Amino acid sequence: MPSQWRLSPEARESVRVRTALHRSHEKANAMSQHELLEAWVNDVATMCQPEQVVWCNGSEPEYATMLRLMVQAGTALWLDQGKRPNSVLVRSDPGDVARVEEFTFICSRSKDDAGPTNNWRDPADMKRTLTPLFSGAMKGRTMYVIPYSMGPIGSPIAKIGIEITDSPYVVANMHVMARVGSRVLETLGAAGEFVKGLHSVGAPLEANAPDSPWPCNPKNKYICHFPETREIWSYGSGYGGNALLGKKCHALRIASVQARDEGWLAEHMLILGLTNPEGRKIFVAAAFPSACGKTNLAMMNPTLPGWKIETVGDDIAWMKFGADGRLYAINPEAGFFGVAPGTSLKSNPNAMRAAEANSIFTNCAVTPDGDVWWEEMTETPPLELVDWLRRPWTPKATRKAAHPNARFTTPARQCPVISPDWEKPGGVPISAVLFGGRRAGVVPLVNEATSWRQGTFLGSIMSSETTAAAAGKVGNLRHDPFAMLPFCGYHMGDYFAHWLAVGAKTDAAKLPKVFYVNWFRKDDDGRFLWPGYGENSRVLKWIFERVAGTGKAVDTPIGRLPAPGAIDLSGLRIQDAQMAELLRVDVEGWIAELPAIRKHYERFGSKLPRGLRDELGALEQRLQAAAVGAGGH
Ligand code: GTP
Ligand code: SPV
Ligand code: MN
Repeated sequence: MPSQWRLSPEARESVRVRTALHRSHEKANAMSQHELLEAWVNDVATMCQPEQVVWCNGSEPEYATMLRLMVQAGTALWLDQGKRPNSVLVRSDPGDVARVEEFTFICSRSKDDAGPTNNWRDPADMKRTLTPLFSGAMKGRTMYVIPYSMGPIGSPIAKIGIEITDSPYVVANMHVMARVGSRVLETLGAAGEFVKGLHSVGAPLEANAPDSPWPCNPKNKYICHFPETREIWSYGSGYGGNALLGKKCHALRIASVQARDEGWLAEHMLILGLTNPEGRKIFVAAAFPSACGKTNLAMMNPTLPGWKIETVGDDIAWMKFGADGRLYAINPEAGFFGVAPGTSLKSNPNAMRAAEANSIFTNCAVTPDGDVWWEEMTETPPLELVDWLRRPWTPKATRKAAHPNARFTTPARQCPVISPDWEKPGGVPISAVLFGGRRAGVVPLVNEATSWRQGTFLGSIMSSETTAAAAGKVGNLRHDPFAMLPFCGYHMGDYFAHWLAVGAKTDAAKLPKVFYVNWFRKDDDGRFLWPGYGENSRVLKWIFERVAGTGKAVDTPIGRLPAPGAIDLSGLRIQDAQMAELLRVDVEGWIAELPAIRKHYERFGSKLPRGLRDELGALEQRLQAAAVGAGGH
């Protein structure tokens, strides 16, 4: 009998898996002719001392292997194959459930380059802190090398990164969220540029010691960016944006610096196609902070008959000028890492259908028959569940069954309304840019900027209530300019200036129109005034008409608001008073905010562009004039 058969079934599986991985390693390796890449991988392996090194080829068997490894380790469990084919549920450590902004650093050489909104450390100092932590960090683990492309492979806007990680969860998620594997190495060739991403969960395994189902380091978490050398070092967390380095670390923090240097935009924005009943289509990009409605808007089913929405992306947009002087956007990602709670067949049927198979669910609850559940997924919760903390749960429980930042990882191509243009190498032309956040008061349903400069101003003064997407208190109102507060890799004042500079690069008529929206206005009893979700199509219709030049607007001190009757409310039951409140210019409320805006601006010191200071002054004057006018009646 071959000796292999004396192994336990688990060990046999493990050997089979490793052999398959080694084969894929050889295959991928044969194509890597990049000496600098090989040297870096060797250096990292020497430092981290993994048991073995595996180059990921991006194949389906490799993905299947990662899921099997996670199931064997107790990290994941298979969901019912009839209900959720090829899908798993993963429960993380309760101390590792969201991005950690407190431990996120921009390590530029000069502190001034990181600016007042980022944590800064000197790059050499930070490497001195991190090197001992990474030394031996991968003992007993496999070190995976993941070549990935942010953006369709070969797109002139796409960029390549290599993530080194010791987490099979990261490998599996990267398979869905980016284009990974041998094809990327081929494109990289012998001398291509790439972003170096190093990630470890920070939990070395001593010989014969048992592993935990979600290894991480509760004491030390560092999410570090070295913008000048295009490097990321992430230690201690295995969750979401902390660990899937292609997403926030590369596609936003590092890419925003590249975009500044090269004259383009890397933004925390969804991208959608909007087609009117006559078949005319425009593309819209929208920046809302984390857990403020990007995924929902990106794949919404319009309630207005004849209107159609198609998804290009749900979280990140990279925008460059085309030869025609317009801004073109690509979605650098290939999947959705979407907020689960609140997602239902009613609120977001397209996300529900996209996540029917081939998906990774994280920190959701599990039903007795092997499916996932989360708050509001169904009108009545199942009678019994196992919650995300692996405890029995019934509807009587006062605690939530799923973590508020529970997520689904799902291939974008599975979205029923994915745009036929979503992988177009040159991107899609953007006609409108939306900013928005969670604001219970003051900010109206929709407001159009009169110019790119005023639009930049509105983006720069955005504020929103904090959500469970980041560790910390939920519901705190904070300024979150352009929804980029946690994601801008350089000085926010320079970022504002970059936006103004981008606007000066082309004819004003070719720039997208800018709008500020707010789906989250509440009444005195704390209920949402606006029904939101598919009904947001009514606001998108007005935006479409403004772009087309037919929509009616009125000038107000804060910008252009829909003229009376310009928002199509046909078929919607909403009280006139409610609508009036949603579209009211709250002059006193805005005046009351001015000191906070001025304080927010003061943080940027001399880096605050004069154009924005002028916009603030002009807004103040218009508001005062309106207040005096109103007082005179
Ligand atoms: P990230 O992935 O963290 O960047 O979040 P996101 O901006 O994609 O947010 P998402 O679409 O996942 O929505 C987050 C939460 O907001 C969910 O619980 C939604 O149900 C809720 N939400 C989304 N759109 C609306 C809306 O129009 N109105 C209201 N009231 N809630 C909404
Ligand atoms: C966000 O927080 O904006 C997200 C989730 O999209 S994460 O990938 O964890 O950053
Ligand atoms: Mn996001």
